[in-house]
Formats: sequence, structure tokens, C-alpha cells
Amino acid sequence: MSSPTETLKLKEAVKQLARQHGFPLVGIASAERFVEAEQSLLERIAAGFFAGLSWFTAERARFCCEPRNHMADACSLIALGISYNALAAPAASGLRGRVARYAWGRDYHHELGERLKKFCRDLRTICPPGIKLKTFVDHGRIVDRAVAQRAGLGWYGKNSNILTHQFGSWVFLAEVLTNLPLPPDAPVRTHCGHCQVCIPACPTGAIVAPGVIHSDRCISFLTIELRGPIPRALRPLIGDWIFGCDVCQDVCPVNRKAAVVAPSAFAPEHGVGARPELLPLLGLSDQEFRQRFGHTPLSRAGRRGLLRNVCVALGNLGDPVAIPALQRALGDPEPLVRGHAAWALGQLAEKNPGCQTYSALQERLSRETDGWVREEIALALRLAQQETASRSSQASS
Ligand code: B12
Repeated sequence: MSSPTETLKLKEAVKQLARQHGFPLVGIASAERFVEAEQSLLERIAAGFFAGLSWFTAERARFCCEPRNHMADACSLIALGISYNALAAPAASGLRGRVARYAWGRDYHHELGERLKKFCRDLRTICPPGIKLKTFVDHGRIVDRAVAQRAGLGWYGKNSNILTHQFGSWVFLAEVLTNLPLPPDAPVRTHCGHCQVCIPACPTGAIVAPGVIHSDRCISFLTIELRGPIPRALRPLIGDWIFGCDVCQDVCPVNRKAAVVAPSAFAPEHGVGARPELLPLLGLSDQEFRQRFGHTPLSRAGRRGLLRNVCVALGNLGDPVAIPALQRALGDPEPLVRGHAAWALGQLAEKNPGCQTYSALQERLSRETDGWVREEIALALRLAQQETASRSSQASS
């Protein structure tokens, strides 16, 4: 048995090592069950707030909230955080979409995974023999935010993200579960107080109460996790976001004061960047998509998901320059892309009196075999037709 002084020394050494391995935020939490998080999760699943995330079942939620499901003799969680608050150069001209900051650079699963591996390798050299270590980042079956909150890394913002004093919520979270007994840190006492600017700022009204996200309405879900069509009513609310969304974080006063980090793997030059040009994306083949985005978080949406989002953004931006590319996208091998391209053309017809979208839609309809795409084309044609009709009635009056 080591003395309390020795345990404290070891805890400090563990934290020091984490910082050396590129985790400026580090805290210790006990590995006890996350009872409140479990209850919140189960309530939200029952309320249908996770309906679109079919993998997020009640069974998974229960499993995630009990760290000892992963390691029966687990004692502690080393909670880690790293900021991705990089700077992006102002966007050049052209039709551009918006990518959530966390996805500008290299895929954080890879970057954090590598750092965690090296951290654990060195941890073994300072810890007693027989130490067990299990690492998690994002897709591990554990509740990252609840761990960070318990370990004192930050507090729950009303947008449900963990806010830290130093970096705001622009942080990735990860953790190491271990059988090493380490004295836990205390949670921070800060909270958002009366501030709730994030709640009405959400374009789709996805923050249904402080700290409660209706996932199926969140733009992050719609543009990243959703595999099928984006519900029509929500498409206009997505604006020019093509992967994730930062609105609830951008408006947060804590984030305005967050430290900007030195260039790192998460900087725009290591990935897609903040404001990619949209039209070239519509022409990407599967192989080109993998080459350009395979090492970035955008790989999660896949080519078909990203092109779907690009169509929606182009429809919302309403610039007729996009018409030829969207007409070509009507012939895309993926029905998901064809259907959203049709929707975008309908939007363009509505926003640009006199633009020519009708005949391309009509021509595609004559060959289209997919039922849902036909439906989208028919709706777009109606908009294009209304537009043509109102122009001819204006001309005759
Ligand atoms: C599923 C998931 C999503 C879903 C659902 C998000 C959600 N809010 O639940 C979707 C796809 C929508 C999503 C979106 C995003 N995600 Co996400 N996601 C996850 C994942 C895999 C699980 C999250 C989870 O368990 N949610 C369940 C709910 C119940 O948990 P919770 O929000 O923490 O709920 C707590 C609070 O509500 C609090 N609470 C209860 N009552 C009250 C009352 C008040 C007043 C307050 C303030 C709080 C509060 O207690 C609850 C339980 O602990 C985690 C990774 C992981 N393994 O944990 C990443 C994770 C949460 N995501 C992350 C990120 C970065 C994002 C995005 C910012 C990405 C983007 N820019 O597009 C957005 C943010 C959207 C938002 N405002 O939440 C980071 C968050 C980092 C941080 N600083 O918090 C994580 C931790 C990934 C990581 N390892 O870094 N995500």
C-alpha cells in the first residue's frame, strides 16, 4: 500500500505526463457509475431525442454509464482535454460552405488515439506493475462529458457542451480508465448563470431546455450522423453548414474569450478547412472523396452524405451559378444526392426569377426510377412551375 503522500505524488506525475503528451486539460475522477448521466440519457431516449441515432439504445446508455463494465476493478478515470480552437484565414470569394471547427483539420480520433497510446506507454513506466489502462475517445462506450465534468475539467453549458475556463467548449475529450487508485479532483463550481444565448440561437430549435439537445433536430446530427434524406422542413434552417454546426458555441460568451491554440493537427491546413468551395465538391468521385477527406472527420458522412449537405447549402445560398453543377448532380449514382440536388434546384428557381431549372428537372423525371427522388423532383418542379407561371402572368399584365 502506498502512503497518501506517495499517491498524491503519483497523481501529480500522471498529470504532468498527460500535459507533456499534449493534453493541457487533465483531471482525475472516480470510476463510480454515472448515475445522473444514466438517468438523463434514459429519459432523453424515452422522449425520442435520440431516435435518429439508432445505435444509441437504452442498453448502450446503461453500459456507457458504468465504467466497470470495461474493467471490473477500475478505480479511476484520467479525464483529458485538448483544444482545437485554431484560427482560419478569411475565406476567399466563391460559393463556400461552412464546416464545424472541430472538423477543420485532421480527424481527432486518429490524433488523440496516437497521443493516448504514447501517454499510456509512458504511464506504465511511472506506475506500479500490474496497472491496467483502457483508453477512450468519442466512440468508446463511455460518457465523455460526464467524466470531464466529474474530474473538474469544466462545467456543463446550457448548449450541453463542457465549457472550460481556458479554452471554452472548443475542446475534445478523452479518457483513460485504470485500476490505479488516484485521489479524485473536485468538479468546478462555475455554471452559465442567467446566460442562455445559445438556446434561441440554435437555427433548428434543437436545444429544447437548458442542457437538453433534441439530437434529431441538431444540425450536427443532420449533416453528420443522419444517413438518409434531411427532413424537408429542416433543410432551409441549415444555411450553409455542410458538416456539423457551431452556432450554439459561436454565440457563447465564454468561447469568445477562449485561448487560441498554436498550430496543430487540427488546423485548417491539415484537412478540409473552415470554408470549402462547394461546386468542386459536387463533382467528387468516391475515390477522390477518400483521398481528400479520408484523414478528416468528414469521412464519417461519406461521399453521399457530404454531397447531400452541399446540395442543401447551395439551395439555401440561392446563387444561380450553382445551377449547372446541380443539374449534373441530378445524374449522380446516389439517389440521396439526386433528390437533394432536385430540392436545391427548386429553391434556386424560387429565389431567382427567370433562371432555367425546369427542363433539366423534367428531363430527369422522365428517366428517374427511385420513388423518393421522383417525389423530390415533382416538388421542385412545382416550385419552378409556379415561378414560371408568376413570371408569365406578370408579363401579360
Ligand atoms: C451522441 C453525440 C452527439 C449527438 C448528441 C449530442 C448530445 N448533446 O447529446 C450529436 C450528433 C447531436 C452531437 C453533436 C455534437 N457533438 Co457530439 N457526441 C456524442 C457522443 C458520442 C455521446 C454524447 C452523449 O452521451 N449524449 C447524451 C446526453 C444525455 O449527454 P449530455 O449532453 O452530456 O447530458 C448531460 C447534460 O445535459 C447534463 N444536464 C442535465 N441536466 C442539465 C441541466 C442544465 C441546466 C445543464 C447546463 C446541464 C444539464 O447532464 C447530462 C448527463 O451527464 C459524445 C462522445 C461520448 N462518447 O461521450 C460526443 C461529444 C459529446 N460531442 C462532441 C462535439 C464536439 C459535438 C459538436 C460540438 C460537434 C459539432 N460542432 O457539430 C456537436 C454539439 C451539439 C450539442 N450542442 O450538443 C464532444 C463534446 C466536447 C465538449 N466540449 O463537450 C464529445 C464529448 C466528443 C469528444 N470526445 O470530444 N454529438
